[in-house]
Amino acid sequence: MTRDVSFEGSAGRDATGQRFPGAREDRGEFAEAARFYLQLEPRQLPSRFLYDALGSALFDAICHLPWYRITRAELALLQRHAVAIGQTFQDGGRVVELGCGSGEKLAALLTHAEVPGVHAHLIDLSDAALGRSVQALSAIEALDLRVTTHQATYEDGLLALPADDAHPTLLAFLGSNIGNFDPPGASAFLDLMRAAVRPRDYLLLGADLVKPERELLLAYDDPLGLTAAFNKNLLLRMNAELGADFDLSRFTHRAVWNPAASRVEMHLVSLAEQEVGVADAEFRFRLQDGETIWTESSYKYEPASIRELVEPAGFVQRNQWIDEAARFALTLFEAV
Ligand code: AVI
Repeated sequence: MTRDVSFEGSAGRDATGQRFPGAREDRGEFAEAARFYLQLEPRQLPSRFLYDALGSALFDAICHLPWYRITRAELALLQRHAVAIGQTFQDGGRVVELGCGSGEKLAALLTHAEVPGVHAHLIDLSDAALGRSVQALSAIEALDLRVTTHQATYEDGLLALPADDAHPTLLAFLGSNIGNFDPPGASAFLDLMRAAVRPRDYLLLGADLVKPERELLLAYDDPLGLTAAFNKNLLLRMNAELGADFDLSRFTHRAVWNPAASRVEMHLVSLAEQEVGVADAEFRFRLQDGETIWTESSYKYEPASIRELVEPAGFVQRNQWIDEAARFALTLFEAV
């Protein structure tokens, strides 16, 4: 295995990869996002700020919970259908994964597809995630794999992908990360992905499906309290990084299924009327008792609605594999 490392910038985008008004970089960017989004009605924070080191560790733990089935269902589908998926990057093709996490899924796909000479491009904001993914992929020695990492937002990573006219490309966007975009954001992001590939390249999309409300709420408000910790860590992070003075004992986690919008929402609910300051963002605000800060949306789909969402961007659906028990879909599209 060979490894190339390239770094690209990451400034000024929210959870959906979009710029927010007045974005700057790093901590300044977080402060400006906090100031902008916490003053919207309803108050909110972009979900991408959930993923500092502790938030990422909590999310990894969530993926092991019996009630959160996305990760295991997707891994099983990737293993089961790896040979069919592998047809798309045969002949020394490349696989581009957006948001590689631990690299476990790509490693499973490549191991079971058994396609030699693949060039894997990993795009992730987290250097730790890139490092773990490289390690996971280095275990596959037989396949003469080449790995290039791009520490970047999805958008910057896609824009920086070198053109490759000679080899087929499979773009993998897994884990139902698409579900953290609102519908216009998802469409805009699909346009961006389509612009990064050529006709006859492929997109592999993992997306969680609508299921009974009880199951959805257990997945996003688990009895062990990991998702609550994952959500409340955002307040801890603002205290540590932005000089905020959130009293964590005066907030609780709430997950809500919004059937009209087909999304699970995560909120932080204020347990009292209180005033909070965010020093580095130079503002204070009052929360009413029961008022919420909306921290994440996780859209859920029907098998047909995935096709309806993706095809207008310039793809046609070629295959769809569904785990009926977990209600999760892996859908393969060809760029046209
Ligand atoms: C990363 N993303 C797809 C997860 C989801 O299901 O929306 C994040 C998550 N939020 C709460 N639990 C997991």
